[in-house]
Amino acid sequence: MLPTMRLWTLVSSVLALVTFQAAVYASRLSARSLLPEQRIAIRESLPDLYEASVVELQAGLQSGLFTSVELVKAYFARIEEVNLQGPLLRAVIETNPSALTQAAALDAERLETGPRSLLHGIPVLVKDNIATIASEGMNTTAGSYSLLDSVVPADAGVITKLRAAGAIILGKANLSEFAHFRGNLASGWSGRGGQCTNAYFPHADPCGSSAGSAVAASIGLAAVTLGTETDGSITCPANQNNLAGIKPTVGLTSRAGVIPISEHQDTVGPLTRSMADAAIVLSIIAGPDPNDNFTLAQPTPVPDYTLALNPNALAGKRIGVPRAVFLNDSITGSDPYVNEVFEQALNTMRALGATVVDPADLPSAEAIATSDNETIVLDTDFKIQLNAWYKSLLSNPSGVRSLAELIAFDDANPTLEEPPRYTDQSILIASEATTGMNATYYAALAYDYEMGRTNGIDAALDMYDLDALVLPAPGFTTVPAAIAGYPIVTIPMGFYPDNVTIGLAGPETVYPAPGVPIGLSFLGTAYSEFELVSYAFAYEQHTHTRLARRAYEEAIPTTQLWDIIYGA
Ligand SMILES: *[C@@H]1O[C@H](CO)[C@@H](O)[C@H](O)[C@H]1NC(C)=O
Ligand SMILES: *[C@@H]1O[C@H](CO)[C@@H](O)[C@H](O)[C@H]1NC(C)=O
Ligand SMILES: *[C@@H]1O[C@H](CO)[C@@H](O)[C@H](O)[C@H]1NC(C)=O
Ligand SMILES: *[C@@H]1O[C@H](CO)[C@@H](O)[C@H](O)[C@H]1NC(C)=O
Ligand SMILES: *[C@@H]1O[C@H](CO)[C@@H](O)[C@H](O)[C@H]1NC(C)=O
Ligand SMILES: *[C@@H]1O[C@H](CO)[C@@H](O)[C@H](O)[C@H]1NC(C)=O
Ligand SMILES: CC(=O)N[C@H]1CO[C@H](CO)[C@@H](O)[C@@H]1O
Repeated sequence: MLPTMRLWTLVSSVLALVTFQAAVYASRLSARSLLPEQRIAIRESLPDLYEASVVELQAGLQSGLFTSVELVKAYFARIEEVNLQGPLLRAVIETNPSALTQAAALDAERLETGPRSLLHGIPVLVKDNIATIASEGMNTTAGSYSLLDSVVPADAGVITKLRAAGAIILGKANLSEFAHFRGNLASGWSGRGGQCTNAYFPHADPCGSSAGSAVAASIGLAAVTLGTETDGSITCPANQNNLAGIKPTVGLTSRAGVIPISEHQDTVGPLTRSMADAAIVLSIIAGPDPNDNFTLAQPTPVPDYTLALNPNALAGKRIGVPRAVFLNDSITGSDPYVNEVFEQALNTMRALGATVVDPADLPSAEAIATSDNETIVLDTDFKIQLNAWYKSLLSNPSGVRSLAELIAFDDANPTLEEPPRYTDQSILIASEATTGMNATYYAALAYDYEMGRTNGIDAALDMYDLDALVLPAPGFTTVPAAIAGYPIVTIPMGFYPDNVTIGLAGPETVYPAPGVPIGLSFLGTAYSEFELVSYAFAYEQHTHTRLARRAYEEAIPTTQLWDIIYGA
């Protein structure tokens, strides 16, 4: 039994509100035979999929107001509307041809034996570097044609946990190819998926590498989504797409079956419209997995992160601001507006009873800004682990069996993998040039742990007696946590103003741009997700920043459950 009793109570309270409509629905009247007031009542009781929470969706499913089959159909229609037509968001690479069958089985099971968890029958979209068994009908490619039609040995560890909880894998999300480890390419671009763009301004940069997961979550193309982060790949897209994002401690969520960059930094986490949804998803995907030995070191049992959803959590807490380097525009390159909204966020936290300790600098701040040891570790790990990935495949029609062959494949297939302006593969080449774990590598890894942990995040927490650190999500914020393997929790903080100077981000993308969101990140020590979630939730509940601005009109899909249930 999954430990989510408190939210089930919430589901029940939502349920009470919809009992009347459920009774109407249960009789399966056609829209024509409904009285006008019944039509209105039903329409209004159906959650708006742009914003719908897991609790609302679960209540609707439990009451029989709609089914998982209808929910999957609605999300498919929404994807269809905006992915390759209209605003051309290119957030989704593939949808799951088995999703409707799975949804029907989960609907039947719900009637028979009840829901398995809060995610029972809930459609989840996952980044395309997270493996799903090929027999289900979807590829696992990290956006690369070198992996098209490859057959993975098994579902990823997090997928196994999602399926056990009754979740439906709705599809695979576009991403920066190989989680931004191919070369100097625009965020959100992959050979297979093309250029994903932000839903808050036409052609805006979605950030990456979990770009498609974030864009999809931001406008309700799925209930919740998963991304992965090695350095910034969950928290940056969360920040830029008006979302809650959790980058868990390395070792909290399994990386088994995730196309790797580095076992020392990779981690899987949720991208959702609310902190409550993120807490629900993390409670389900966290936990030990024998196929990823890093997860065996985590504290047990896995906390019920929904118990962290306390709106007063910031009261009496000491929150530090590591100002040196991380808030210096001339080093981070951030637009000055980012620091402006951050100062307002600090005031909000003070108003919520937190003691803001400012500055609370990381002793390693300067070293982190100038060090290149992270590159040594990642380049070395990637070659070893990507080679192992190719070798683990049961088959791979492209014939690629190693990083060296991947580089050759890209060069040999320029229309697929090196279209004009997307030709670079300098990171692959640098990684291929490494020669394995030697003394330089081990020194770099030790240096990173020291700069990130003992002389970095932990040092600041100890020196200033802090509960957490806080920073704007853009800039260098992700680096100390990346090299430490420590968590970050990100929540919406603001939006670029309409008069912001539009900059270029990639050949087809702009950043910053009017209305593009800006996030706030909480950082802490290893396995402090429970506390970080509570602070982010408190901030979210008192600001509701996400709701202050919507995506641009054309990027908002119009299909709702009503259209699916009564539209035909
Ligand atoms: C992978 O994608 C291709 C092209 O979209 C599709 O034909 C094929 O069925 C997919 N393969 C798997 C294993 O799902
Ligand atoms: C995981 O196992 C590998 C060898 O299989 C070993 O090198 C590594 O140190 C282990 N890591 C942890 C965190 O236990
Ligand atoms: C910001 O960084 C620049 C460049 O390194 C440095 O010259 C300046 O003194 C820093 N500003 C502050 C307030 O530390
Ligand atoms: C990498 O770490 C070493 C210590 O192992 C340190 O001396 C060196 O300055 C770091 N390299 C860079 C480029 O920062
Ligand atoms: C370790 O390997 C790297 C290339 O991967 C090389 O640049 C470095 O010099 C090597 N260090 C030692 C001590 O051999
Ligand atoms: C942009 O607009 C804001 C008000 O929304 C104003 O305070 C600010 O000065 C303007 N900035 C520029 C560069 O015009
Ligand atoms: C689900 C979906 O729309 N997938 C598309 C993603 O983008 C590629 C490239 O444009 C298309 O081939 C897929 O059909």
